[in-house]
Amino acid sequence: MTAEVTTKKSKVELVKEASRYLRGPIDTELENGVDHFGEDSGLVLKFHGIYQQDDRDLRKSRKAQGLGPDYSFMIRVAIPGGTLSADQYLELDALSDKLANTTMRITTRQAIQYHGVRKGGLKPLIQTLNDHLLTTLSACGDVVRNVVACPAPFVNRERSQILPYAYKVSNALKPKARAYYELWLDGEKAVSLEQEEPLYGETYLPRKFKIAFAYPGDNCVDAYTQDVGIVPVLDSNGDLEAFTLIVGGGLGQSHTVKETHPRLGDPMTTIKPAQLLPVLEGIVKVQRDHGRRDDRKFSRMKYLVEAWGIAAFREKVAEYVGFALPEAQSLEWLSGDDHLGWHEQGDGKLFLGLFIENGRVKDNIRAGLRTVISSLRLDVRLTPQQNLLLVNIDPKDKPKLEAILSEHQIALPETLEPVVLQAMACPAFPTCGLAITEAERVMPDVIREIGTLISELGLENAPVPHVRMTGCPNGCARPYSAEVGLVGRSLNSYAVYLGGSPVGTRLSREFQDNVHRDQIIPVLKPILEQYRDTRESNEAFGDFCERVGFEKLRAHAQA
Ligand code: SRM
Ligand code: SF4
Repeated sequence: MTAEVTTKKSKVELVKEASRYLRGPIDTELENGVDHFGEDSGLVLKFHGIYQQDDRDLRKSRKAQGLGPDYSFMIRVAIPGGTLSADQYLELDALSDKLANTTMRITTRQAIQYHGVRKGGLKPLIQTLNDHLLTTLSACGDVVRNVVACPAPFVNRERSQILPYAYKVSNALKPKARAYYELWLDGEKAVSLEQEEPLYGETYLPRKFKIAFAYPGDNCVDAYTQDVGIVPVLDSNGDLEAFTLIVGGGLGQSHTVKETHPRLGDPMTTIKPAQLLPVLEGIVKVQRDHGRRDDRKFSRMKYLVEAWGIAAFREKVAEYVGFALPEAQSLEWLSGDDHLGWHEQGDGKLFLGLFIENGRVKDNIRAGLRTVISSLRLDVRLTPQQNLLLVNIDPKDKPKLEAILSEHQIALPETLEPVVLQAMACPAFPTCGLAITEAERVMPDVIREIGTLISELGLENAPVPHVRMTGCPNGCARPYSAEVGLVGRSLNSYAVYLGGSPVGTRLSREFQDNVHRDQIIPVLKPILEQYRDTRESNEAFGDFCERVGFEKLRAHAQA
């Protein structure tokens, strides 16, 4: 059904084709004195990590005054594995004042986003990033996006072998054509770069493509929700022996097109480390050549994998790479939590995982992080759960560090409610053009109400449910792999999803549609009561909902 071959092309395909490897029509509109780009440029800009947006809070009042949209740009900086040096972090911080809306946002894929950048600020921003070895290239668009990797900075043989692969994969799968350098960096580096795209071709991929490296047993990267989730296999000495690839995940859906749906990937194969790059390239090429290009709602690789089945997909990849691919070894997961709080790294140093509510770095949080990172020269890791790890802390600096955080009212994770620490929300209003209701701006209240409910029910010692909210069904904060997903349906109204596994191996399902924001607590309360009264020892909330079944949960709630 969804993978039929058709020669019809969506509008985006035609724009990509006409763009001359991502140049046009940006090149003719960049310096035309207008505060925004035309629609076609807007589509091509995404490949450069740039989204044209307008302030949705102001739309009505501006219209009433006869004014057009208040245009600005969201810029996404791709940061493989979320790893930043102190200098890079401090430059990112400074840019948020100089050229953006004074905030930064840590994304669910370990990137940094700026909002509110004006057209004239695009070039200086990208140039400064480039001076600090950072790029926005392919942070968005129909290409391999920022490569995610488990951020835990433990220093040991096992871990040290994995991050270099994330960097290698990120470099190998970046677009190669010169447009980015010509447009934003005045041709810098252009001499050494390709004119065309050896891997992607002139129309790039049918859709975005996401890759994440997990650490064995630790699914903090949500490996099953990726186009390709990569899980290292270590031998008994801790040496890297192989990689298992989970293929065909993706979460986006549209409530109006019922055939669209979230999907978890299938373990496809376990391969030798030296085969990783060729096999990833093979998978990308299969999607390039066989993914649908007529209807973007069905262009993600998950629909191809689903239509063919994982065995046939594996065979096709094997044909592309020219060697056989064995079936995947079995996988075991122990946790899916972030790496918050104090930890010993294993080399005498410490790291501290700080909770950053919905990834938004602003005001006191921004000032405190800047002070601590500049005074102690700490490296940083961004996490796939929108948090931030301060790395390589000398134990003797711990009191000073805690004092700076306290001066800036930055709470240590152990002082926050556990359910708050596990929560995520996407940006939604006022920046996201696809939002149909609030997420980031209401989640702080909603999650604290859930926290209060948990205490009132005496559930403080039960496993903490992961709760995630999005302002539309696209799933940017991964609500469908959470134990409780709150998915925007219409203004102030959410579909409540339940039953996801705490380690990301089972999707949540829609429990109740169209729940008004004020009804979220009344809907959750009877279910949490049942959880309190009938859960098995140490059973997670998502596992409980799945075991009991929605019918029984509903019947009890109505009784
Ligand atoms: Fe997303 C589109 C924000 C992770 C699925 N996402 C968008 C846009 C760019 C809206 C747009 O197209 O105009 C949002 C920008 C809002 C803004 O103002 O900043 C947006 N997505 C985000 C971020 C910032 C959410 C966050 O809370 O951090 C995440 C940026 C990640 C990054 O650094 O690359 C983000 N988006 C995700 C994820 C989660 C993940 O990748 O782990 C998903 C679900 C997984 C998946 O891809 O299936 C996700 N975003 C989408 C979709 C639905 C895709 C689909 O297959 O249908 C869209 C809409 C689209 O592509 O058409 C979308
Ligand atoms: Fe926007 Fe929807 Fe993604 Fe939220 S989930 S950022 S509202 S596209």
